[in-house]
Parts: sequence; structure tokens; C-alpha cells
Amino acid sequence: MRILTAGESHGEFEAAIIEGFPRGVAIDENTINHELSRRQAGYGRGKRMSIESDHVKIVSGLRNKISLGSPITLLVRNGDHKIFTQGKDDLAPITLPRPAHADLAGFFKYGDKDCRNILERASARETVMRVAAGSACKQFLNYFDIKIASFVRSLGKIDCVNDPENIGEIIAKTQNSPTGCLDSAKAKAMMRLIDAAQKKGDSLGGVAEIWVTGLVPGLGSFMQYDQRLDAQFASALMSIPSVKGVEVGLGFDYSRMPGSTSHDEIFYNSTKGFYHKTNHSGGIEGGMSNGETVILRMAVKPIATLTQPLNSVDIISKKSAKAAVVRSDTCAVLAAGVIAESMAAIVVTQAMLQKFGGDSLKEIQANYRNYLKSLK
Ligand code: EPS
Repeated sequence: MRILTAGESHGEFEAAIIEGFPRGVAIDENTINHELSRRQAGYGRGKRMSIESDHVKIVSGLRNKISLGSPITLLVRNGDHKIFTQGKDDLAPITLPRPAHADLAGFFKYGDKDCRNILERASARETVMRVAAGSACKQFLNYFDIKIASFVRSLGKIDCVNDPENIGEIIAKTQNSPTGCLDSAKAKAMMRLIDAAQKKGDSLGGVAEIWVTGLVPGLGSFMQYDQRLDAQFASALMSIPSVKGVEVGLGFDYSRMPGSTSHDEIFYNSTKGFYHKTNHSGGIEGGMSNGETVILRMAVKPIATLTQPLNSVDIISKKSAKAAVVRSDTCAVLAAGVIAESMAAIVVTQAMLQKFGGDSLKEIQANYRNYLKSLK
């Protein structure tokens, strides 16, 4: 299965094509729309989100809401449509690249004298289609009771130190939370921090944590570097705009502990089979799922656009000036977590299709059941 997205931030549509999605999976547009609204939410999001009400239209690949195995095309219309494929817009050129955005590197790459030609596609608006496609994947994974959820582990320097008991706790506590933080006192502090940043024209980042439960052991492979499941998750999460770091399990903390106290010891009993009492490896050993919960964390840098802009240089006059100010979010860590869930769903779907064959859901389920038997 592979997924391509298309669309400019202020073009008429955002689009995605999912190729190689199995036949026989029920796909519900309303379920996708629910995920799209989760991506739009979060304390600190900018004015664009009050313009948009993201809704998907699926225009190919389904019949009577069931996937045909043919390419699935998804479309989301942009409410803020101001650039045209066949007409001229009236937008002034942007010549003052924003530090930390794609503007300057994109200017080097293409040489255009207008950073808008860069930002239209580099914008995080594109992630709307990753969430739409990721939701289709989540609906496939539901047949196997695979669940994916995320929460905001930290925002700026405010850390939520309590670990959730299980994925149900993450889902329940983040459902209506404006911050995505599991600790209500910390959530309030996060909102105050966002308010203060907004007042100062500043922006904030944080860490989102993603859990994946219900994976059978043996997804991914150690046979080639690019088949390793942790490498695939890392690549998928790093591809989200603003992400600057990814951890699996204990992540960087793992490197600070001796092996004797950090590795997950192996136990066996007749009801549980093989199991671990700890999950420091984050559910992945040797590039494969080991049957424990997959735990991923990603560091999201502060949003690039500041309303109190940083120093920049005009790409035409080469004179120093403050960076361009365009409408933006103050903080989007919660949304980044929702996007990460979608990217994780895509990775897990690919790994499931690789292991259990891909033409139809029926065939995959039969192979899956057979594999489960072999594990006993
Ligand atoms: C976003 C849409 C964008 C930004 C934001 C995320 O729309 P606009 O540029 O019209 O405000 O709000 O993207 C960025 C902050 C960025 O730097 O790319 C969205 O739909 O998520």
C-alpha cells in the first residue's frame, strides 16, 4: 500500500490517493470526519481553523461504503481558497523568509522570488490528507482490534509525568481535552503558557506520545534496514512538519542506563504465554513488534511563524528586516499527535499487509488467524 497526497494550502482541494488498500473493508466518511475534527482542535490553534470545517469526500475506490481494492481517492475542500490553478491571484509576494520554516531552503532550491510558492505546499495544511488516509487505515486495523491513541506528554517545559494505565485512559482523558494532557492541573498550566505566548507573539512546541496496542509479534523485519518497524515509525513521524526528534520506548533515557536494569526480561506462563514485566523497548525488538504496546514519542518544535517576528533578510534586496508575519497557530502539539496517530496507522497497515497478504480483508483475516494459532 502506498499513499500520495496533493494540494496547496490555499488551493481548491487537498487530495490523497491510497493505492493497494485491501478489498472488503468498510470505510465510513463520518469516522474520517471525526478524525479530521480532532486534527483541527487544540488550545492555541490559529484563525485558519475557524475558517475550515474539514470534511472528506471519497470519490473512488469504494462501492456501497466497502473498499474495492482499487485506488481510493479522498478530497477535502479548502474553505480558504485563494490561489488558483487556472486564474491569477492577488496575493503580494512574500520575500522575508521565516526562520525555521521551509521559506529560505525552498528559495535556495527553486530560486523563486516569492516564498509563497514554497509555503503553499510546505504548510502543515497537507497533513489533513494524512489524517484522512490514516483514518481509513485505522478502520482497517479495527478488524484486528488494533488501537492507536496519543496524548501531549509535555508542552514547553511543563511535563505530564504520570504514565497512563492503558490506552483506554488516554482515549477517555483526551477526548474532550483542549490540551491533550492527561493531568488536569498541568493542562491548566499549559493553557496559561499558551495564552502568555500568544500575548507576546511567540509560539510553543512540546512532546506528543503515541500508543499502539493489539499488535501481534513479528510485524516488521530485521532482514533489511528499511523493513525495521521502528525505522518505519521514526521515518513516518519525522515526516510531520515541525518534528525534530523521535523516541521509541525509553528512547534517549535507555542510553543512560546499564543493560542489567534496562532490558525487558522474558517470562512465560501457560495462560499468558511469553511476556515481559517491563516495556522499555517500546514494543519493538530487533525491528519487529514483540507483542507489547508500541510507545513512541516525538519532539515538536515551536511553530515557525511568530507575530513578533525574528530577524531575517529580504531575498531580493538582501537587506535585514523582520521575518514575514502570516496567520498561524501559537501551538499545535495536540494536532501533531493526531497526525502521528494517522502516520502510525499507515505504518501498521503496511506491516500487516506485508505479513498477512493484501488482496482482500477475508484473505488477510484467514492468514492472521492461522498465524495466531502458530504462536500458541
Ligand atoms: C494549517 C493550515 C495553515 C496554518 C498551519 C496549519 O493555514 P494558514 O497558513 O492559512 O493559516 O494555520 O500551518 C502552519 C502553521 C505552518 O507553518 O505550515 C492546518 O490546516 O493545519
